[in-house]
Amino acid sequence: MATEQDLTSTKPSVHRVILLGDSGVGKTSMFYRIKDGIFRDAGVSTTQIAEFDKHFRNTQGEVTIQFVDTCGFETYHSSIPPSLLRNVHVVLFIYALDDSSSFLHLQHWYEETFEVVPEFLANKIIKFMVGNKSDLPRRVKKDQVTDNCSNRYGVIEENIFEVSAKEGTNIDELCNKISECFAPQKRTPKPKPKLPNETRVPTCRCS
Ligand SMILES: Nc1nc2c(ncn2[C@@H]2O[C@H](COP(=O)(O)OP(=O)(O)OP(=O)(O)O)[C@@H](O)[C@H]2O)c(=O)[nH]1
Ligand SMILES: [Mg+2]
Repeated sequence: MATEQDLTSTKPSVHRVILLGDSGVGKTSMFYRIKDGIFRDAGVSTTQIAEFDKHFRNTQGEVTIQFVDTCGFETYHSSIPPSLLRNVHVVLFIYALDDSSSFLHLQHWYEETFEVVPEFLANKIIKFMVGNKSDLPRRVKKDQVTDNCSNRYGVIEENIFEVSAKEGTNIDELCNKISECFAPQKRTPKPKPKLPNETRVPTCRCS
């Protein structure tokens, strides 16, 4: 018999989260902060896409999130290869709080993303706006972020974050919020095998 645990237990399903933004905003630093909980100064621009899976327990159960760091091709003038955005569930649009131009360039990343992904997927993508380097003096004003994010990019207020990959500020909060976007996949209980002694004997209605 399927136990209550069988019915409610969850099988982790992988949700793809991609980090996009100008070179130097700290995508790789965020990636390693999330992955290993440390600040690893990459020193050089990323040249290869990297990804890792991490399990989170949200209020409904366990979810697995795959984080994807993006690299060199994504300089301001190049395009995002469509294959990169295949099966993407969440896009983190990242800018640096001490660099206004990286914030303005979000428009480029936003337009590129929605040009590349097919329409049916575009409606399903969950968007986050993430200002990194909150440990540095800010050059991007808070009102500017809120206005642009909600009016121009349609990002809901609770998906707007300011973090510091260097100090770890707000990184867990961001990850928890991302994990809350996903419901764990419920495992369908296997059909119950029919045992011989459970075979029903038809009741005789003749007598
Ligand atoms: N102060 C501060 N510096 C940071 C932070 N995050 C990253 N940096 C620095 O910013 C620089 C660029 O960081 P990366 O993580 O390499 O940036 P990136 O977006 O991956 O850049 P590309 O790989 O070229 O696309 C490095 O010198 C980092 O040490 C942060 O939160 N605070
Ligand atoms: Mg990088």
